[in-house]
Amino acid sequence: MSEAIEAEQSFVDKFPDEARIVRAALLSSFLALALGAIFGIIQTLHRTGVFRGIISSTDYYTSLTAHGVFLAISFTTFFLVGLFTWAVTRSLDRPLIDIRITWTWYAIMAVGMTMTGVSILAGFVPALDMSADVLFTFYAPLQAHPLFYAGLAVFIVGSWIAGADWFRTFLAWKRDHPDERIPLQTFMVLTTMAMWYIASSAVAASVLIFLLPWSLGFIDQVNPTLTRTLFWFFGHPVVYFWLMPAYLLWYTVLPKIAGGRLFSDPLARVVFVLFLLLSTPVGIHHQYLDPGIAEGFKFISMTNTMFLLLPSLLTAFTVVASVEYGARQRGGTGLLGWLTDLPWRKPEFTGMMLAGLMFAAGGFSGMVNAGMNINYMIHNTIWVPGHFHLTVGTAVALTFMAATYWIWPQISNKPIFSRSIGLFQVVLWFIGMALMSNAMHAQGIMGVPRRTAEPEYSGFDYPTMFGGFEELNIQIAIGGTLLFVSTVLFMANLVLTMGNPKVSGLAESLPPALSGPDDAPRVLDSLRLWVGIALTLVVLAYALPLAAIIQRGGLLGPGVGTYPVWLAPALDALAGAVTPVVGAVGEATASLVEVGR
Ligand code: HEM
Ligand SMILES: [Cu+2]
Repeated sequence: MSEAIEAEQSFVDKFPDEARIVRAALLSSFLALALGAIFGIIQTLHRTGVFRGIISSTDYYTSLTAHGVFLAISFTTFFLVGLFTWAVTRSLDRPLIDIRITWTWYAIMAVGMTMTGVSILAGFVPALDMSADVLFTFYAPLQAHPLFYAGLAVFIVGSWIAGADWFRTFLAWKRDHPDERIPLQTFMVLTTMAMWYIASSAVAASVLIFLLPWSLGFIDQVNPTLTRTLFWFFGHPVVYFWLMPAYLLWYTVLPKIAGGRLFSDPLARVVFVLFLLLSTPVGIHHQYLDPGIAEGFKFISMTNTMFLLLPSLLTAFTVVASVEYGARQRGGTGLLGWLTDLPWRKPEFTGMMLAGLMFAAGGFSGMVNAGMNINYMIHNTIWVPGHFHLTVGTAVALTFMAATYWIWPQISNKPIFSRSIGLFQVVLWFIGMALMSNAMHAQGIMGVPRRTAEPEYSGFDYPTMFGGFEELNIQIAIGGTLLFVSTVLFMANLVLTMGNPKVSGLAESLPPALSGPDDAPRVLDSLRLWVGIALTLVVLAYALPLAAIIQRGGLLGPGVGTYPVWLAPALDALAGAVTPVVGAVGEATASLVEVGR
């Protein structure tokens, strides 16, 4: 594709049908963001005791479920499908195979999320006798109305069809370009989706085989350890499902905004392959405190987790190097002097840079979560939300908002209403989150629990570590309020942008990397190989723990016959077959288990 053509035509000029679906997906995402932010401010003011007049403490879980599901599942995934549709179409420079299929998966996802959302919000209306106060982790023994699980299943199926849509479009491209390297953005989409298929299969199984039949009353109980393990099988890689679209933007769009080029295309590919390989076999690190899982398995999971540092550090290096290159192209000099030659007035640039900075901080607190022994200090305290508001709540959310200032004009031909408000908004998010998240970490070290409407437990004093409990509460409340205001400004700016008249000349092209794909070995593009290795690692990490959990606790909890009955011999056979296959690794694991005991 020639640069000249792209410079004239914006994305929406070239691909009007795809642009429409990208806009629909992003708007669904921002609707979820707005709803989530409303519950965010409600629960912030509630749990800090600043204002408890909006909901009663008994409704706290309804609010928290709405906040978690709308933000961590709906906002992130809808943005992802919009961004990936843009990225695949743009980087392959061809329309999707059949736009009716594209609208179909979008509609399926929207219907699924509406079902889930209605079941959660119904919890506020006592007359409806419907509730889904199970939090975004939705594991037993908390039980939701069947509509909640059914909606989630429908939503996930929609995302699978979306992935298939992009894979088919890629295969069609491949037939026309048999010898070309996969364009980088498409490579990123495909590896992310391969990981998503592996990860989401476990949660789909958990919902369809256990949780939905249980909430419908077909079965009396489930094995809570099993459903928790299946959730976290999905629950760790899902954080990469949130992060990889942000990475796509940092690698392919941020260098361009900084006035430079991506430093290394091969390194970016290596990072995405590493995420595909390493993000699933680590989920047990969320279960360090679960009884019923041997310590040895937890130790293996911790070790695998530490390997995940590698792609994160590679990313930090590559992105900073690309931005520095951009600054030097703009005349920047000196060891750090180049930092002043960056386009800090652009909301898309400053937003993404601040998001990356917060991600580094989140990485440090994540190391504490990941260490088996220090995890005991902060497990289930407000430290944990403090951590993930830096990662998904800022590295991802702020990158998405910042990227919108860059991408929206190209998918609509409408200039942003006010770029100054945009700049103010992203900086406000950063300040708000710095306050809220830092105070959450500090309270967590004092032992203040998460997921608690009134954590002050009247009559109980938290030992003072840094600031007092009340002082930290004020910081959380101020930070949360700034975040809410920032979200309102973002939404208002976007709505006003949509009212702007259409103009031309908003097209942006993406320059090629300094070190291009041809510098990378071809094997990097061999998706089959990487998926094969990823699946093997998953089996190695999970076969034995799952077999042990089922053996000890039963498929449906202790004392209950396996259901359906015909599954029992099959499972026994499976457990029998799996053990020899894992062979040597099994031996090693077993000895670790012994050590753990
Ligand atoms: C408007 C800005 C936001 C505010 C004021 C806010 C506030 C909060 C607070 C105070 C909690 C802890 C409640 C508790 O444990 O008792 C929380 C939990 C949570 N937040 Fe946010 N948040 C915001 C934005 C976000 C964003 C952008 C995301 C993700 C994209 C997010 C995802 C979550 C999740 C997943 C939980 C955990 C829910 C649970 O424990 O089940 N939040 N939020
Ligand atoms: Cu994790």
